[in-house]
Amino acid sequence: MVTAAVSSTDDVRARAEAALAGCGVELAAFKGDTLTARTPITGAGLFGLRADTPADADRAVEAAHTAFLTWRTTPAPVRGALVKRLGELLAEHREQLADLVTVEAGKIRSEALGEVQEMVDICDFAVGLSRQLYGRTMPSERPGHRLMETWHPLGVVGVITAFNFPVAVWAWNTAVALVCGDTVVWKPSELTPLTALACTALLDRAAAETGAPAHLNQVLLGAAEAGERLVDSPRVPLVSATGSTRMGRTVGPRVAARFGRALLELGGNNAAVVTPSADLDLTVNAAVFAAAGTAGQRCTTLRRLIVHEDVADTVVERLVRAYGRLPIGDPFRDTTLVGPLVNQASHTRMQAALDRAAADGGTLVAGGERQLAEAAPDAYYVRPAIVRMPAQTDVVREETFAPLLYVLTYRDLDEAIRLHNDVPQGLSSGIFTNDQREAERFLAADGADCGIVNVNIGTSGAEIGGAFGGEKETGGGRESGSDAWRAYMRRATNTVNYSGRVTLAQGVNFSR
Ligand code: UN1
Repeated sequence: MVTAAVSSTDDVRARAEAALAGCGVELAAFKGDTLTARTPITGAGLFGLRADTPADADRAVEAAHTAFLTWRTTPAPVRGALVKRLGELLAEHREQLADLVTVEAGKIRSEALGEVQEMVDICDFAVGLSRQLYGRTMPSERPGHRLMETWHPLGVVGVITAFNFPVAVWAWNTAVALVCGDTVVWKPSELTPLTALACTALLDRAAAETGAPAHLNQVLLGAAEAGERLVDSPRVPLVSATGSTRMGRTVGPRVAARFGRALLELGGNNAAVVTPSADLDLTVNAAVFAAAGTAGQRCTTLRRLIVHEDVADTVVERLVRAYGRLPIGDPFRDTTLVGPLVNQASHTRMQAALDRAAADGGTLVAGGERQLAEAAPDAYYVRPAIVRMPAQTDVVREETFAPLLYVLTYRDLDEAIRLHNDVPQGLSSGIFTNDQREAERFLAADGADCGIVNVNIGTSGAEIGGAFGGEKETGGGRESGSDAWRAYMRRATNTVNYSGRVTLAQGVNFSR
């Protein structure tokens, strides 16, 4: 199913203009000719913008550092008041923000609204957190001594985000960083500058209304050069970067070389195991969203389905049927479920992966073809693909950021878990089963090796309350909920002596 036409570039531009104005962005101030804001809906350029230079990046870091010097001593619950206001403003402007997410990332309406909701949710979480930045107290081994730890603000946090979650990932980092007493310099993907301007305008407004210092959040538009200053600046103690493993390989060592901290959320190659006891209706429903939703462009997208051989044919047949009914097209249309790929390069990579999979003996059982090429020749709509693979070859072990699901079969659960873990990435995973022993085996220490391990749920669509991130080449970082906030603060261990005497630890005697 393909929805007939695609919005015109003029319509998309008009929607973007209205949304930006509604969020308080004065677009004229950002106009220029060194960066083009585009839309994957038609593939056309919308506005010429001015890219920030490395010198702009240095100025932004300095301004954010100056703001930090005031912000770090502002009481945390007062910092929470800023984030509370930000959450209100994001909720008030949810339609406009969702429009911008659809314009720039090509997300369907419901997912774009969901992404904005994710920002509102993390603001709520961070407001609560602003009264819960707990340190521990421990019993001291010395009489008349108190041992405790306190958490202090860290400094300027460099936030580097990807096109596919252009606002939620910024909010995970920024809402938490702000209540922790940090300030932020944000380098959004060069594919999504408009959403970044809208979020920044709303945060600036929240800061002005709540009396927070100016320049708490700075945004750097453009290509990698400006972002690289964040990676190298000693004024930026934490760099939180979301993107490809290739990007992480550069950022991680460079930040480490200056003893900074890097919080990395890189590639995933997420798999789900389907056992013979699985509820197949539930499995197919969940797998279709996880694999084809967001046109396969989530870090958490389901890329491998490892199905028991007894149910493999049935599962594949049902998936193929469900894929055949997926409406593909303009993400602004209410009925569309699969929007465009972000750009031509993404389409080229998907086609190359399909070719390699075929050369490895894979059988394409659904999709793969380009759609709507006549209505939108510069846009890249594709039918989500399913390929049955005889083995987990190199192409399957790589992340292809597109709607391409590989199906592998297994005989016993140990083999399934081996296949599951035999990839370099370790973000998200799931098992579909009604057998508690199988579920527990998957969740156990020698089960799935990912940062996110689900039962009877697809790999994508995590809630903000948990810590988000993964192992191995995914980078090891954790963002969002639970105790991820600790990465945004520095810990001090304090020992206080109220005894009036010197007593040395470990029983050391140094008396003269
Ligand atoms: C990402 O793709 O970078 O779990 C983030 C999910 C979303 C976040 C994805 N809540 O799919």
